[in-house]
Amino acid sequence: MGTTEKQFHLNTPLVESVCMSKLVGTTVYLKMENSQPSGSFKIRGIGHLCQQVAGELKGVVCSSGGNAGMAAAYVARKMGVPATIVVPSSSPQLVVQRLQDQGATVKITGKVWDDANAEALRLAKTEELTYVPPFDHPLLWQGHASMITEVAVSLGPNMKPGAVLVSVGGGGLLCGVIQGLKDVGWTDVPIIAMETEGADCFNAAVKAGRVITLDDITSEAKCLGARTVCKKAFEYSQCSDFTIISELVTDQQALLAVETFLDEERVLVEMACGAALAAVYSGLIQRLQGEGRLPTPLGSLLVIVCGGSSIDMKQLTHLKLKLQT
Ligand code: PLV
Repeated sequence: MGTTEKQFHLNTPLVESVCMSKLVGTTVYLKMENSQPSGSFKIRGIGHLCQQVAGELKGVVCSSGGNAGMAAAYVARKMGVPATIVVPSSSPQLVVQRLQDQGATVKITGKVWDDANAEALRLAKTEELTYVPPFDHPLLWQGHASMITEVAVSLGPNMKPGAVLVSVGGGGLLCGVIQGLKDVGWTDVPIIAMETEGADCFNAAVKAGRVITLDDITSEAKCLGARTVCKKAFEYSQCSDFTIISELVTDQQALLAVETFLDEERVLVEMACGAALAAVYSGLIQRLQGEGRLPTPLGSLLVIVCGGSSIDMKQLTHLKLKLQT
C-alpha cells in the first residue's frame, strides 16, 4: 500500500488470549478486526480499493451479506459519495438498520448473496455507480494483507505464528491473509480455513478439485454465504507453496463459539467469525495436531477475529432458539 494513501482502517490490537492459550496448550494471539470502525476486516480491502479509484468515484454500489456493505458505506461516507448496498433477504433487519445509520441506501434483493450481487452489477451499469465487490478482487486482497503486516510488527523480529486461523466466505479474507504471509515471508505458515456446514463453498471446491457452485446456503452464518468461492482462493488451495487446511463446523458449534468468546473475551462477534473461533473451542486444532496435519508443538496460533455487525443480543437469542443450543 502506498504510504501517501489515506487509511480508513485502524491498526488493530493483537491480544494474547489466556483462555484460548490454556485450551490449545500454546500461545493464542487474537487479531482484533472486530474493532475496525465498520465492525470487520472488510474495511481494509474496501478502503484500499476505493482509494485506488477515488478520482472517478461518484458513488458506490456493493453487494453484501452485511459487512462488506458496512465497510463500503463507511468509506463512502468518509469520501463524501453516496453508497447503495444490496443485501439478500437473509440479512437480518439489524444489518439493514446499521447500514442506513451509516448513511447508505439499502436495497433487499433475492434470497442469498449471489442474487444481491446480480442486482448490484445491474445497478452499477444503469446508475453509473462504482461496483465494490465484497471478496473477489486483487485490490481487496492487497488491502486485507495489511493485517498480517501489522501482526509481524506486533510480534517483533524473528517471531512468527505456527498457524493462522481464518473464516472463509467467498475467499477474500483467505486470499488477503495469504498475500500478507507472502509480503512478510511467512509462506510456510499453515492456514486453517473454516466454514460452517451449509456455507461451505471452499471446502466443496477443495473436495471436488474444481470450483463448484452450491445449490443453496443453509447455514445461519449468512456472511459466509457465497455459493461459489473466488477462483484465486481455490488456486491457492491447489498450490503446493501453501498449506491450507479446509475444515467445517456445524452452526451449533459456531454459535457456541460466539457465546464462549463473549463470556471469555467479552467481545460479541457474528457467526461468520464464530466458525473460526470454533476451531479452538471444539478441539479441532488439537485433533489436527493429533492427525499430524498441524505441527506439535505448534508455536503460537494466530486467530483472525474477523468480527461482523450482524449480531446483537436480540439476534443472538434468536439464533439460539433457531438452532436450539
Ligand atoms: N462477508 C461478506 C460476504 O458475504 C460480506 O458481504 O460481508 N467474516 C465476516 C464477519 C464476514 O463478513 C465475511 C464476509 C467473512 C468472514 C468471510 O470473508 P470472505 O468472504 O472474504 O471469505 C457473503
